[in-house]
Amino acid sequence: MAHGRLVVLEGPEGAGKTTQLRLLAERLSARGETVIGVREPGGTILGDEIRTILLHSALDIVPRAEALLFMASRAQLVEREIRPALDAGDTVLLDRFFLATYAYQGVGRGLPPNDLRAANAIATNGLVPHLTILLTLPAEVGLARAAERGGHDRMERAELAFHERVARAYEEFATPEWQRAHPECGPIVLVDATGSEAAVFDRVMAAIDERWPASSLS
Ligand code: Z5A
Repeated sequence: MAHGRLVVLEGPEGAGKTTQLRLLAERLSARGETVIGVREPGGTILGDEIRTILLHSALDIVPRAEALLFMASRAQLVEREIRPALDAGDTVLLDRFFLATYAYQGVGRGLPPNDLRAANAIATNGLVPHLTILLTLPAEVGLARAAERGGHDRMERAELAFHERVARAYEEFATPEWQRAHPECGPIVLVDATGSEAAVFDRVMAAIDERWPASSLS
């Protein structure tokens, strides 16, 4: 059976994950790859329903329920979309995965990381990304970009201190010590997300081509 690649785009709010995912999908498709792009939460009918509850409802959702809802969306996405695509040899580009849970529900909401790790293992059934591109930029730059884009969902409406904890968490995830302690996340490469979209994309492609020399992708 053929095996595709799972590439995750991660980073704090406004880092440009969605923008870079779109550019990457276009470039890899132009190289002849079959590419699917999905996001968390979402990517399936069930996941989209969960996304509406998590981001666009006014429901009272306690942190443990929030974490498990993200996990339910992840389990459905992995089994129904990601695994089949990888088995077919496709490239899957995923907007957020493990790191978001560790940042938002772990550091942000204060849930124990080992509980999240165990829940993640159930949700992913052991799937490890082939590469995570962690977009890094100063928190204020990301928040300014997100503010300019407008719209405030349930997560974005959380208090400033929550977002500051999340931003610091992503800084910690960038360290080799954290990455060594979290092998379930797979290899993580840092990409500077400051500058124009085109400049960031050049860095993203450089990271992809370093991990998979261009000849093996085309
Ligand atoms: N969440 C969680 O809590 N736990 C989990 O396990 C998971 C997720 C998986 C999903 O929100 C929320 O769920 C998220 C984490 C939480 N909550 N928060 N807060 P989402 O899917 O709606 O969006 P997001 O993941 O938070 O992404 P984002 O903040 O919307 O931004 P982004 O995807 O990184 O950036 P973008 O959309 O590509 O760009 C943002 C704006 O900046 C836009 O106007 C762009 O045109 C602009 N942009 C992009 N790149 C540049 C550059 N280079 N220069 C200038 N401007 C730029």
